[in-house]
Amino acid sequence: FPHEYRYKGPEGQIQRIVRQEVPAGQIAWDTPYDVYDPISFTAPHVLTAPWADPPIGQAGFHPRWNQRDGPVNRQSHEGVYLMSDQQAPLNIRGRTGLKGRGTLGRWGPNHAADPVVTRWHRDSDGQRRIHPDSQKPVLQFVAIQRRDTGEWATPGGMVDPGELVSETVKREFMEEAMDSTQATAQEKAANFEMVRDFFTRGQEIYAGYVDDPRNTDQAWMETVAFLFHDDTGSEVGQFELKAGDDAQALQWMDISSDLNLYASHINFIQKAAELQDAHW
Ligand code: RP5
Ligand code: MG
Ligand code: MG
Repeated sequence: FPHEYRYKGPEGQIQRIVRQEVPAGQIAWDTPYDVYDPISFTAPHVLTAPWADPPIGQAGFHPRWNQRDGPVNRQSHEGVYLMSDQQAPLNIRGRTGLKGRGTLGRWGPNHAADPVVTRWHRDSDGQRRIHPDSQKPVLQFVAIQRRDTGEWATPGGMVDPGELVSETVKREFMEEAMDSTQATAQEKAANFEMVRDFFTRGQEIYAGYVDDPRNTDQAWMETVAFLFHDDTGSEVGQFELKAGDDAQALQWMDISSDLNLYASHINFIQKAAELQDAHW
């Protein structure tokens, strides 16, 4: 984890949140770490947000941990998570150096979905570009630049209550890579037709924890990543891709092991390259 992260509040105020350092051997909860006493931080806007959980112990809040809780999935892809003495979920991967929820809304797993949309890098003659080192074709994926950290990432987003992840992945792609939030109802309908067919041919390539900088001891990101490949370059190639919502820029990015991406997104990209025997 980055030792500290800058939290930018709704009024633009900057707060520096400092994590306690956790030595590699002391991450697991069942390894004693006597000096472990991290600060607790939950962003003020999370405490009042309608999309967020209430504080633990608030009257009427009876979450069903490790289960599907009505429209909210409180199950981890990674197994059963433990509870702290304060009856809050404990990060399924161990200590993060920070208590509270930070900027995340849910106690425990915060579920997202990530579309990995790929095509072959083609030169002007239409031929696939072959990388001189590996002699393998170069794959590209739709990368967006996140507004929050400025890093390049897959255009993923949070699963809404009651939403199927297969819907989330399509909706987020349309919001972040096709700027559907700015589109007219008519444009949306036309795009939706195009995208609907393409997005029925997804392959699940990852389901689990994301090493996201927002993770805390009580709240963490998990995702399901799906690969959508346009082999001929005639499907997504037709789309007018445009960064939108929490994406500030977009590009078809050449895939290789040199890439530096947000959180653990490089793992999805590597999987996509391997599955298609592309350059890495
Ligand atoms: C990552 O955060 C996930 O892999 C997904 O890409 C993203 C979801 O959060 P937002 O983009 O909605 O902030 O952990
Ligand atoms: Mg989004
Ligand atoms: Mg997003």
